[in-house]
Amino acid sequence: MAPGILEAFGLPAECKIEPLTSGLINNTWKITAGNDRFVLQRINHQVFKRPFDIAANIRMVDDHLKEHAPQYLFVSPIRTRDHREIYYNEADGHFRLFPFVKGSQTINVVSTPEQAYEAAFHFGKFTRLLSDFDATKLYVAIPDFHNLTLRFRQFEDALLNGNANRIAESKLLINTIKSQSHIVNEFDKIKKDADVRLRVTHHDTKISNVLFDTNGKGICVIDLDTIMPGYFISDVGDMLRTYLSPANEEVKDFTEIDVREDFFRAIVQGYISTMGTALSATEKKLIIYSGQFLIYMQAMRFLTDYINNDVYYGARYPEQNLVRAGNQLQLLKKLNDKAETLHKIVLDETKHS
Ligand code: GN1
Ligand code: MG
Repeated sequence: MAPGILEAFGLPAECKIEPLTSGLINNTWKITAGNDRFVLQRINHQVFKRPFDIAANIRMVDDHLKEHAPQYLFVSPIRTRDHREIYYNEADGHFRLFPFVKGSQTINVVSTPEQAYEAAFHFGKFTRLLSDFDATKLYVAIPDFHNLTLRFRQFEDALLNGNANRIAESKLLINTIKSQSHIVNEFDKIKKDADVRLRVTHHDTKISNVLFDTNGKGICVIDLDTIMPGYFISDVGDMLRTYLSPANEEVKDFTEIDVREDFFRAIVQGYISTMGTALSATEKKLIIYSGQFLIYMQAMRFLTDYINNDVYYGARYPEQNLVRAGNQLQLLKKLNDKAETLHKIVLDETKHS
């Protein structure tokens, strides 16, 4: 890391710097300066075209929470010595520094339903605490990020203009995606439905974005770059996508992919415990759909990227994005196969809310 960055935040040059490598998009480091610990992040400027909008979003949310929920732990960035939320230089890019929350840890794999419950509780609580904040005041950090209609168009566009060899190789997966375009039609209806509200949603609810204490209780949510106006299906959907299966999106042996019913119940319970009275009846009926929506979209994004020569996600081996897409379509199949059982769980868990 270039010198000057730590200094800009008032940190000594002799800090210990360790990379934290879980995300695909931003670069993150753990910084230790004596007894103090921090998290430093470089914002991926290709993906987040307007880093200062993100900083403004975090500030707006922070101000609202400080006023209306002062007990809530919200991890906001530490400013530079000249009071900026982001340090920028042309050669190195945009950096932010966060305090490291004492006694907190992150996990990368959901191994118990309790962890799924805790995460769902905290993502729900976050949206709930901001329910009287006008979500449309937020900047749209990534335009059309979870706009499935547009993602489908980008997929179709890749089929017209992408790498012809890769298209031929992806035939089966392409057809699987095309055959389920009713998921896109449903989304088009949701966008017009007044009973599905635009809310402050997180848009990246994977488990490593929740801080846990040493007793396994959730503390708060982190990684607030994709906070935007959105639908709850984005947050619940990405939890279903990333917590239900014991095998994650990188797994090549698709027989390991499964939908764990007890984890499904835990996600619904956790989310409903904080959001149950806020969600409309129409929204509650969309819980299973939210999983279909997000898994389908992610499969499409991986396949689109494969066809476009991995320009977005990159690849550590040539077929990685093709494998990821196939993996996600298998997960979608498992979810669809279990829809009836899951539906009963939803009814059971929402009947008193
Ligand atoms: C990206 O960088 P990371 O892992 O937090 C992506 C998500 C995808 C995820 C798939 C800004 O998230 O939407 O679900 O990869 N974030 C962006 O692993 O594109
Ligand atoms: Mg992220």
